[in-house]
Parts: sequence; C-alpha cells; structure tokens
Amino acid sequence: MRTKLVCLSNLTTPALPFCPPSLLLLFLTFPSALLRTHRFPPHVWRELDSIRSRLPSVGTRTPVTEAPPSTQSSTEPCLVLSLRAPSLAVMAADSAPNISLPASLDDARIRGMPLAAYYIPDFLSADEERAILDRIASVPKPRWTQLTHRRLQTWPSELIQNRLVDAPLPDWLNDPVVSRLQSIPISLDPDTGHIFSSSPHCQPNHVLINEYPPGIGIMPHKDGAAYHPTVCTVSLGSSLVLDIYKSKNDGALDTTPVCRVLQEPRSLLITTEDLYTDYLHGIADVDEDLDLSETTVANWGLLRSKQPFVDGRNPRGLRTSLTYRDVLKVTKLGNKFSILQKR
Ligand SMILES: O=C(O)CCC(=O)C(=O)O
Repeated sequence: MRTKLVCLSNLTTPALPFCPPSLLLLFLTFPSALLRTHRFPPHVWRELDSIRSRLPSVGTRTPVTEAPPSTQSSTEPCLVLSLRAPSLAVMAADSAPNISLPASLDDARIRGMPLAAYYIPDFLSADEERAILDRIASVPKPRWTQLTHRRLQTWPSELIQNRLVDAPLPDWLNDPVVSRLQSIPISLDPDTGHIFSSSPHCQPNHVLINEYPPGIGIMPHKDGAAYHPTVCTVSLGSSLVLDIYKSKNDGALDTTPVCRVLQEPRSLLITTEDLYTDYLHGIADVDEDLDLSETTVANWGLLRSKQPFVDGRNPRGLRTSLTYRDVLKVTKLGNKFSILQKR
C-alpha cells in the first residue's frame, strides 16, 4: 500500500490538536473509500484531505489506523501509527544526529522491574540537552516554585483541583521530546501504537521540571489521580537513582526499595500501569548513590555506559528532570473562572 512519510511541523491545525509540532507521521495515500471506513468526524477528514494535498511523497510504509477506544473523556480519536521496520524511530534518529532510538519499546523494557517500565539511555543528544537546560535557565524567576531544598517549574501551568487549564506546551518542551516519544512504537506488531496512544489526549499535556542539587531527593510517593498512568521522565545534567517502593499489608511504607533505576543524563524512563497505581517512587537525599551493580540496579544492562559506576558509586551533581504526563481533566479557558471560584 502506498503511503507518505511527512513532517507535520507546519501542518498542525486546530482540528488535529493531537498532532504535535514536528511530529514525524506516517501518512497514507489510501484509496479514499477505504479511508472513509474509519470513524473520524467530518472536520478531521477535511483537515486530513487538506494536509494530504500538501505533502511530498517520500516512501512506502504501512497504514495509519484509528486508536483503540479511549477509556477516558477524549473528544477526538487518536491517530495511531502502524509501524513496520524501518520504523519512524529511525527517521527520528535521522533528524537528530548521534541519536539511535530502539525500533520499539520492547527493546527498552527493564526486565528487572515488576511491571511495564522502559529505559532509553541516549534519548536526547548532548546538544539537545544543553538547549533545553538553557531554556529552563532563561525562564523568568517567578516561573520557579521554590521549595525548601529544591525548585520546580510547571508547564503549561499548575493543576487546579486536579484539572489543567487547556494550553499548549511550549515548543521547546514538545520538540524533540514529545515528537520522539510518539515516534517509538510499543512493539513491532503493526497494530501497536506509541506510549500515549491510549491516553485521553494521545500525548502528554503537562510537564513538571524538578531541579535536584546533590544531597536532595524527593520522598516516596504516588502521583495520584490527576494523570493517566504513564509517566515519561527525561533526565538532564547528572545521574541519580530512583527507588521503587511498595506498601506493606498494613499500609505502611516498606522502606526497602523493591528495585532501583539508575537514570543517566539525556535518558528517558517510562513507567506505566500498576507501577503507577500500586508502587511508590522516591529519590534518596544523598550526596552519592552507593552499591550500584548488575544485581542492585534494574536497568544495569540498558545503561549507556557502566564505566562511570564500576566502583559502585555515583557522586551526585545537579540533576534536572522533565516529567511528562497526560492530565485527565482539561478545562477550556472559558471555564477557568468557574474553577477558580470553586477553589
Ligand atoms: O524527578 C524525578 O525523577 C521524579 C519526579 C517525581 O517523582 C514526580 O514528579 O512525581
């Protein structure tokens, strides 16, 4: 079947809000009769037709299919890309020198963890890391929330009563991270989607930026009911260990971690499903992570390099994390004042 591979950087439209800037999409030139069997609303068809008419033809790929029905209150269907090798991940790599993404998340699965979790060591290039850190540093000071020992930024805004006021993420948080996330299929099964295909908005709509100086972490916690249970964490600047915990039968925290994940700078960690709902995660307040080895670190075999940790130690530096999630409830701007009044 003839298809077209396109970069939609200038083609995102109000009718296709699920297509982020610079997303590499596998795009079809299906016979239109076949296309019309899919259940997109008419305005989406108009946009698809308009986009298709503006695209260059670049290759042969497999078809776009409709997303599985969402369990959440999404108003529009997701486009899910059915990918066959060579995957879009390879195309994403082409546009980012020195990046070699796995063909599917299956290749990045952390085997030493209880449930679905994935680790991709070089998700960003060093230049991309520098550019994002520069953008974070250039944000006006009032944008930071200063906690006792660490500070954070929330994009596009803080949640109010677990709701997000509808607003796009800034370009520098979307591209390359979100577009790259959406370019990696969960598996090589042609019907599979990407990691946000089954989330209500088919993409993360919220980013928390946390800055951890050496010696500072975050208490074991769960992320709560506001989000779809998929968390994508990009680490920048320095490595540290994330500890995964479980509660005991009496509800108290078992203070011995179930497992530990070592997050290198420029890496991506994805946690999903029960790992989100049933387990807690935290970062110890230490100057140095100790006892790092193949037997104590769940993602040891997936690290970019074990060399820095051969003595079992990771002296902490300044580490910045970007936590991408999909907030379930989104309020349009017009309703903002009613939310604020209820506060
Ligand atoms: O910075 C991290 O890696 C963890 C952040 C976190 O636990 C959270 O945002 O809930």
